[in-house]
Amino acid sequence: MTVTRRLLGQGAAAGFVALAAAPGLARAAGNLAGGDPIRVELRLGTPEGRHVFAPDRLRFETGRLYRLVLINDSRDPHYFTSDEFAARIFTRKVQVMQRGADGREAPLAEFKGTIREIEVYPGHAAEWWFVPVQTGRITDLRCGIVAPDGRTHAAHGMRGEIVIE
Ligand SMILES: [Cu+2]
Repeated sequence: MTVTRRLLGQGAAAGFVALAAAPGLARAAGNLAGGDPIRVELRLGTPEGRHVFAPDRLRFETGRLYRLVLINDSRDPHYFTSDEFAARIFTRKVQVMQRGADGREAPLAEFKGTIREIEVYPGHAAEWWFVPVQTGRITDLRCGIVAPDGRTHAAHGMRGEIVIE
């Protein structure tokens, strides 16, 4: 992964270009355009009202397309915020999902471009489709919402670690 890191410039867009041009990483470049994503579920908060990410450790590999499903089954809004993570990925899109009367989820809207943080409201979900382009151990995943006691959800334990290999 040192090769990938050396090739990268500032920001995910530069990383995308470097990956696409790097010999031996052709498959990674192909995934940026299409292919089946690897689905990963992350729950923001719990129905019982605990402010946590579940799981609170995530692991991704560079060059693969991921579909990170952020599910909020709690009664509070929650943020997925990580500047370090945002700087190490290429975002393909973020989808807002809506559950229909038949119980099936369908996309309601798509957002493209650089995304830095996502807030998911109670009872809803959002999907972040991305390709990691730079390795690293990321420790700034947090939810900055302030609870009624004046402390942030992060201070209540809503923090997480992401490793990109
Ligand atoms: Cu929160």
